[in-house]
Amino acid sequence: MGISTKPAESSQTGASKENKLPDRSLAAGFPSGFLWGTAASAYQIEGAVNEDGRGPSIWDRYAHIPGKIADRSNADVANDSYHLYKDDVQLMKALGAKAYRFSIAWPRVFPEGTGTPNPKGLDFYNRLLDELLANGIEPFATMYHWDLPQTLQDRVGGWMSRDTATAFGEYAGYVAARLSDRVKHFFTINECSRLVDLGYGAEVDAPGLTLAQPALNQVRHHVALGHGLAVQAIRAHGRAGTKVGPAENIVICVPAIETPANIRAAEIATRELNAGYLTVMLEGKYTDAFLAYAGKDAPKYTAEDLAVISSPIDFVGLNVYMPHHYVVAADDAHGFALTPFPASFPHMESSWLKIGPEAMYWAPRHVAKLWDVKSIYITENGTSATDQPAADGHVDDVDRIMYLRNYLTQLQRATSEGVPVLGYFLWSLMDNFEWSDGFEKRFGLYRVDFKTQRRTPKLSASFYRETIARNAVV
Ligand code: PNW
Repeated sequence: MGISTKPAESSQTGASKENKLPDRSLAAGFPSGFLWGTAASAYQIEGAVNEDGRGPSIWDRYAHIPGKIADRSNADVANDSYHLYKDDVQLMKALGAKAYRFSIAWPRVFPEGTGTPNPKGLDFYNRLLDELLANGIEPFATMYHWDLPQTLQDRVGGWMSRDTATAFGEYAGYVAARLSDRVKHFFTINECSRLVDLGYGAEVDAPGLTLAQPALNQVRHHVALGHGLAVQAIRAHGRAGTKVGPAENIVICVPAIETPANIRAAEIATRELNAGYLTVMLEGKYTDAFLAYAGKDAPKYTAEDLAVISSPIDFVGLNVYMPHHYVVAADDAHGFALTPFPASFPHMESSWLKIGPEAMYWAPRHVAKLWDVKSIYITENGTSATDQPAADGHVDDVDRIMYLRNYLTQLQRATSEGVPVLGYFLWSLMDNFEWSDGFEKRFGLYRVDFKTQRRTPKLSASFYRETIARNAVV
């Protein structure tokens, strides 16, 4: 197999003198020390699902059910990053990226979810960490990016049971004890809301259930509890100074027009529409409106649970793809109204991925303002694109560049106003298994030929390399 790691030449070459770009990095760049990285997750890139004692995960099971994955694929091999991780680290290095957000596959470490650990599984991450650090790339590890050990699903119904939250805490503590000599930042759970809504509510993600509201609310609570137990376990077992926080895709509420009244309405909406996860994590209680709305379907919980869920965190990670609502002020009890998306609202290659760059400004600004959060990472941002290769194999993904340029401009707006965003992880380093969309939707800076495993930089890789080099939007 061949890997080409040199990003395509930037389109600046040959520009006339008049077109020389001014150096904006001092005048309008990101703060110095801003951390630029890329992101990926275990099941989406690793492959090697039966190697070195890994147990099955709910995604292995789900992807093999006929009809669940758009292109009838699965991630048994995916990007084969389990074997090609050294090459993949070179792809990051070629971008000038200084950080990598990856996830640890729970079923590699505990093949049955609990019980006897599998040292060979953890060894893969030891190798990966050593390779990253040898190349000057800081590892940021996510404990759970949806690949639950299948045995936990079979034995206790996965997140339907609080036993899974308990098991998650134990697994997270075990990992933190062994990796925190090199990993200084851990994320607990990737996107609580998506794993619950699409996995247990809408039959889109594994385990593919369609629970009714009371059971669904209980799953929500167990996932939030799992986050809190993991925070505590990582603190208890990690070295001093180990930092931990969530990686949430909050419901992002954007003021339809930036008036003080609409901005306030968008803040109220953000607090209420994230009541089940980020709000309870940061406030230690479910909001009155959340409990009133749930009514008799509200989850069952104790005061102790709320204390666990709201265990102090060191930072908030935000996955930002799109605005979820444009909000206007309202004179009713809620204080906000959500406007419907017109049919003509633009989207990227994935039809759900609406184009609203200002989400990248408002998401961290709301979080900093509402909860006085002092450290924020953008843990994911990126887009699918058609990525049709030209005859010579090049992918000139100017639509991805358009998307990134506009979102990063809004992020720069936020940091220039003092919103404490410390780093940005682009989703994704390379094309990979996009869950129920299989390999049909490509999110990478590098194109992957899944027959040969060849990785080729797209034009957006050059864009990102330039952005990192200047520490400013180009
Ligand atoms: C993320 N939204 O999911 C996941 O963390 C990744 O594993 C995935 O590959 C990537 O985004 C692209 O889909 C999201 O509706 C799905 O805002 C939907 C939303 C956000 C994140």
